[in-house]
Amino acid sequence: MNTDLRTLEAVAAKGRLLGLDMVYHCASGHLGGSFSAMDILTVLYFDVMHVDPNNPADPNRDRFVLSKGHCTPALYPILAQRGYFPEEALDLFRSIQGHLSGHAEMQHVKGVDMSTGSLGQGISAAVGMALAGKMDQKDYRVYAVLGDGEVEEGQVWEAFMSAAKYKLDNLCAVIDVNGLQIDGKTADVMPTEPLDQKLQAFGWNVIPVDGHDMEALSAAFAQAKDCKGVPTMLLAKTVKGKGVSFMENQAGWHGKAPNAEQYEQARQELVAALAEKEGK
Ligand SMILES: Cc1ncc(C[n+]2csc(CCOP(=O)(O)OP(=O)(O)O)c2C)c(N)n1
Ligand SMILES: [Mg+2]
Repeated sequence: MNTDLRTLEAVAAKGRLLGLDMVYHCASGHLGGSFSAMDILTVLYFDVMHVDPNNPADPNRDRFVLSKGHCTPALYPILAQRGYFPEEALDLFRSIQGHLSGHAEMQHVKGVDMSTGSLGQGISAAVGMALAGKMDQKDYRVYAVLGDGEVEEGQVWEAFMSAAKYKLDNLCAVIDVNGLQIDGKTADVMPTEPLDQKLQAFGWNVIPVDGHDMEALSAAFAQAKDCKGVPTMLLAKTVKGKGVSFMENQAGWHGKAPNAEQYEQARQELVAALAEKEGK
């Protein structure tokens, strides 16, 4: 691990608080999947990826694609904390006055490598970036985060096949396995398991990991980097809505803004978590 665990935990805790404020203030957005992915994005941006916020278009940078593009209340707070833009910009999330649209957008937001939101397309773009890296003989790595509901979309399996065919060992994807999608359990809407066996059959190196254990995530990303000749998939077991008691494991919190009372309760819980991580 390059960054100490406490620092990472504080970044993720603050990320959840910033995400909550963003969604509450514009009364719209996706907290459930953002909170399940917050620890994964924290480890990527603060421990794993070689990126420079002062040179966001560096051709040699590692790339990141948020294939589950609705989870900007995770991505934008992480980009802001990493230094791509000021935290105050988050106040204009989903506002016509600002640039931070509800789904990830690469034209105006520094640090976003691909516009996403239409599920299934992000991983395909990530495969293209990794293939381009191979063709250009570049050393950069490409990371992508998908949802477990997203993998119900057929296009992702075409992307998975292509990644194996082209031996894209510079690609490491993560499926945020929170068990829920927009309106229920993935197991009920369209069962996807066993994901490990399916991905292995598609030619991928598969690493199961606890998506909230940042040391384990860091080790899994390092293992992925060492794996040659095939792409790697982290199957990250997570809790949708992680960090807010009444949002955890509730499909109803997929894409709903809290009311004033719910906001206060969520805020109290997240402020307490942040204070604990910051040692206050
Ligand atoms: C192609 C496409 N179909 C449908 C949607 C609507 N949609 C947005 S989020 C979502 C559920 C995604 O579930 P999952 O990938 O598990 O995300 P998470 O649980 O991490 O929020 C759906 C169906 C979409 N954005 N794109
Ligand atoms: Mg899900």
